Amino acid sequence: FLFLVFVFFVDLLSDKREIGDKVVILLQFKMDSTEASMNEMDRSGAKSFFQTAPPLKNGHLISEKLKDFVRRNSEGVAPRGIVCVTSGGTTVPLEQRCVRYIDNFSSGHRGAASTEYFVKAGYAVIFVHRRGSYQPYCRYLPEDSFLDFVQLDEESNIQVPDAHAATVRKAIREYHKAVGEGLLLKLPFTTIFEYLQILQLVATSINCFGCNSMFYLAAAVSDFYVPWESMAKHKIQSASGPLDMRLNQVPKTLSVLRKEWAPAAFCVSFKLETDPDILTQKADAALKKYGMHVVVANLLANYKEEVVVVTQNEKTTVRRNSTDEDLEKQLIGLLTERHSDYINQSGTQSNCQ
Ligand code: 9Z3
Repeated sequence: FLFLVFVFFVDLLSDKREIGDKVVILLQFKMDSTEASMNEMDRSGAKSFFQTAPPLKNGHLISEKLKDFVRRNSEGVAPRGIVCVTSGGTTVPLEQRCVRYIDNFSSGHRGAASTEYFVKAGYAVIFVHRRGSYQPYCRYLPEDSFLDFVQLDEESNIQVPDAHAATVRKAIREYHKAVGEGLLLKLPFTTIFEYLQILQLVATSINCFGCNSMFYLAAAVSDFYVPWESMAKHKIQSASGPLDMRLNQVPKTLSVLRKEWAPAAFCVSFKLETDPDILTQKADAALKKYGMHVVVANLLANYKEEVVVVTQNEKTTVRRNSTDEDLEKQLIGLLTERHSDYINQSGTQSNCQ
């Protein structure tokens, strides 16, 4: 009925209108309503996910830390840009007292490296990371034991061998500078339940920065999960034979983030694929579907060497110059430029108390 009223109204406005115009208008109208109902589905899916998720154990402490961080970075005449970097893979527990879980591919190296370049560019960074994944300023630590970097002298004083001294000195200096200037807040997660609740807390806490805030969503987030109430309480027993398990779809919180949690923020998400033939097409779809400002598309086979930065108007390939250089150096350079353009175009101001 609404369709007919709409077409009739358009007809009244212009009697010269061709049949093609009508079809375009109808299609547009249908697309808008499909998008609206999809957003509604995302919103209600997210609502029931949060209602049934086990509450964060330290939610109150995280909120306090975020409050302090926001206050510290919004003082002064010109508040700095603030970015939430997500990093590492989320797990999906199969049992409430978890012995087994499904994991997502991500070492956290991209997020850790990117955090360093964002801090260098003057951003305050909230680093939401998987426990045990790579950390900014000590990206070499998880693989090479910390003990390889230190030795004892004759008086049992701890020393760093000459071969590593310069690297360790630089890491200590830069890390303490970032923390000392209040530019780095680290928040760990393990499960998909923790990740999405922390992301919501961060988003609503930095919403007051308006267009000066950015989300850089490099974490590998589970697409499927077992809802808490239907999850086995105790360890699943193998004596009962093969395991049949139904996984629910994780709600698409990207559109909720864009529309509700932090509507003025500049949002960058990542698209990881293994098939090169569908990569940019999937990135384009994510850009439209979730209203992202940028989608960084990468292939599992060469994600350390090359990414494609996809926006509404451009597709820019970023390659690392040499094996000694991080690809993230160029990537963050490009993204901070796009963020500045966005700030200049958008009129919203920071409004943190
Ligand atoms: C990425 O694509 C990251 O670039 C990597 C980084 C996970 C490949 P590492 O941490 O790797 O340096 O080892 N992140 C997003 C992955 C993802 O799950 N994206 C979802 C998708 O592609 C959207 S949220 O559908």
